[in-house]
Amino acid sequence: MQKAEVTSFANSSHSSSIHSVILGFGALLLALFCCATVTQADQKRSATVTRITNPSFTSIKVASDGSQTISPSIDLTTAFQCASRHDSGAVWAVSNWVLGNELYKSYQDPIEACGGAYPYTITDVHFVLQVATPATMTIAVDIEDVDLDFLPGCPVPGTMTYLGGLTDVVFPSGGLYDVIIELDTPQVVNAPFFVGFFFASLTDPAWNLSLVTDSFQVECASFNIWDTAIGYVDLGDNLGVHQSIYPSSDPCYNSVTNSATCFGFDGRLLLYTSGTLSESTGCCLVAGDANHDGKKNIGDITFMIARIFTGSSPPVCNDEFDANGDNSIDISDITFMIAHIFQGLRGPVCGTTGL
Ligand SMILES: [Ca+2]
Ligand SMILES: [Ca+2]
Repeated sequence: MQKAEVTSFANSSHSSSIHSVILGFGALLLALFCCATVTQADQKRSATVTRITNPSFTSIKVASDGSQTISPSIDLTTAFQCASRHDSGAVWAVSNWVLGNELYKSYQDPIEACGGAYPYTITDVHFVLQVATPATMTIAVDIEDVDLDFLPGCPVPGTMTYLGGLTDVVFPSGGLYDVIIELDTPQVVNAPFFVGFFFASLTDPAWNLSLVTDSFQVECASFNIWDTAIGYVDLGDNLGVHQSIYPSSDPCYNSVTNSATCFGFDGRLLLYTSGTLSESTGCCLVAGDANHDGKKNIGDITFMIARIFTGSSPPVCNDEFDANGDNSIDISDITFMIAHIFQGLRGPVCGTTGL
């Protein structure tokens, strides 16, 4: 990928790599990939990344009956009980990457994102996209369970549990859009899952349809598949950690790292779900909210440090302080919150002692 603009938010010196995961998936989905060729991989190498300054969103909501509503950005905190997003906002636009006839996946853990308790009822899928001109894409959304066995420690998409019907998304003009697709039937889950977004048609280069990411490279969070022979590409794997099965004949193949080096993204896709969680149990309303002010931020880290190291006042709710959810309050909760707040790693969960 080529950078059109690099700021301090991006680590431009990292070595990009991918890991690819061949996974079994339904014949139905397989049939949708009519035209995937290695040519797409060649084209994706010319993708460019540009900084999004002052992002301003318009929402496109496509209801289950196919009707479409355009509105100024929806306040997700009131429109949906849980917007299960793990990203930290729109930072980069990745252009010339989306070609069509391809699928994107994002790991979802609504308990981490929102607190509360299962079951989680998924009502909508969100994908933040940018276009330069009016555009129309035919898409479908899907839900998979999580395969934790293929790569230990790295959740990857598993068995498909829901595939919505094809629908059109009409972008009325150039801009940054929060595309919201209502599921045909709300889906109830009791564990983390993957949400998928399938571009069933081809893009027109004139649209400059761009993906949008934040600036935190997190592995095993965002995947793309455009070629069933390559399998899923981890868009956040810039570290060469995982062995790649990308063909050694490919120009992207790196024989030193045994991985491919052309496809690393600077952050996570803004692809997520919204829906409703069961009400929280016990006192924990906001996981990680150690000082119980209703917000999850650096103030909670300050509170935790004061409590652990100086014996200052105890938390109102132990289960909010217990950010890593292991039912004890100790320094590991501070470490967990620092990783979350400053590095964008996984969000806190509510402890389950009910105290
Ligand atoms: Ca707080
Ligand atoms: Ca803990």
